[in-house]
Amino acid sequence: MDLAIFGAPPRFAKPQPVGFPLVEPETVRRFHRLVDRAFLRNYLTNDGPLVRRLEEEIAALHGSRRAVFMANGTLAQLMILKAMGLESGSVLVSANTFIATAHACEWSGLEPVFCDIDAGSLNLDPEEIRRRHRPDVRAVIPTHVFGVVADMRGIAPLARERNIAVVADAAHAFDCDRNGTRPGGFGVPEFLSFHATKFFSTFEGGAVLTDDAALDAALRDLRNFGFAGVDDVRALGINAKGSEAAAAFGLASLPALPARRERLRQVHDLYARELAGVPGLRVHNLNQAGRVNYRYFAVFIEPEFGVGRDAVAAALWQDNVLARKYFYPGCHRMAPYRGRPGGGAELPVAERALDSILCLPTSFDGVGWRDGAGAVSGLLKKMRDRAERVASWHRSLVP
Ligand code: T4K
Repeated sequence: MDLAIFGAPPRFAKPQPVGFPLVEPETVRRFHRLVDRAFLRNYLTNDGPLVRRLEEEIAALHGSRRAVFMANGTLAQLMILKAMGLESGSVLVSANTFIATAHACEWSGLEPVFCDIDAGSLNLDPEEIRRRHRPDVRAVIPTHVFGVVADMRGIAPLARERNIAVVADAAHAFDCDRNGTRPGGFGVPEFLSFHATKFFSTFEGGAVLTDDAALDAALRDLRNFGFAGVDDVRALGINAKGSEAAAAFGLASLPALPARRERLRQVHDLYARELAGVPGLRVHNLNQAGRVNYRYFAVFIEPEFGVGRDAVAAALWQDNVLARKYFYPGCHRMAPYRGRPGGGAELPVAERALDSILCLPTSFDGVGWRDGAGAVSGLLKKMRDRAERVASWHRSLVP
């Protein structure tokens, strides 16, 4: 079958998003049972028993002393910054992260200073801490992009020497590690995201992992309007609580995680096998420093492919493959940061990656994973074979 852009019917009948939620039938059954019991208790939110149980499970899974469940990862980050008193000055953040990482800093009154990345891991380059440091820098927030845990042991001494805090964005890194150390195990607070598209989800949700009892207590107050007792408000808190229904979905998902990870690993390996040797198409290596959950599969479309990344993405969409360019164009090229001093030209490695990366679906709607990943690989190979025609189709779209 030809490509949809040349008149063939779309390769997939239904759209295949990169983030099609991972939900097994048994997970749904367990979820219903847990929610039924929550209704019987008639206790639906505000630090309920399911939230408490989920927190214990998540902490244990990551080898962290404590986990604090939050309404989403963005609020988890905001609450850490608030609890640590990081509310003025600037913060070193990777240019290659989801915009939420930068936005949470800006909301907190911290100006993000965007850092370049390491070309292999796609994570914040620790050397940037030396290069970008200025007197008002209060913290550095590396992101574990696509689950590859950042070089926390390289970052820590550089931050310590400069007396700046480290907080890590572990939104992608549920159940991942770096040489055996998981998020939460590096002695700094880290936050997870449990958004519907993630490896582990609570519809919306997130958590802070920390070993610090004082930080844990402060976060619990902050997520509940600052209440420390029934009539006792001690801080400028907010509503960042997660509900019992969200926690129920998390608890229901936990038993499915080993098989889920194994299936995603197989998807990864199938893609890697199928796409190996396609000229101009480079698979992002996830197996570099430790365990990953394989939720994201990324490739780089390089000049030798013969068609630009944007054309490849646009053509895939016509075949109902909703590939995404995470995190194009990069935080520094998006509002409200675009045009601020210290943008574009100084982030060459990040920009090269952002301009060539493409994430492919790792879960499929109505199609088995073997057929799904095989078909997507087939489409990419066809594009490479018909590179000139695909490029000319894409040129014809531009007025
Ligand atoms: N730091 C990092 C590094 C992050 O990646 C994120 C979130 C955060 C911090 C913040 O954490 P949260 O506050 O979100 O907990 C999505 C997610 O909304 C976002 O959570 C995630 N990162 C980011 C990487 O991806 P979009 O705008 O790309 O999502 P969207 O709605 O386009 O969904 C992706 C695809 O999945 C779509 O084609 C539709 C499909 N989909 C989506 C949902 C929600 C489904 O099929 N079913 C669904 O239920 O941001």
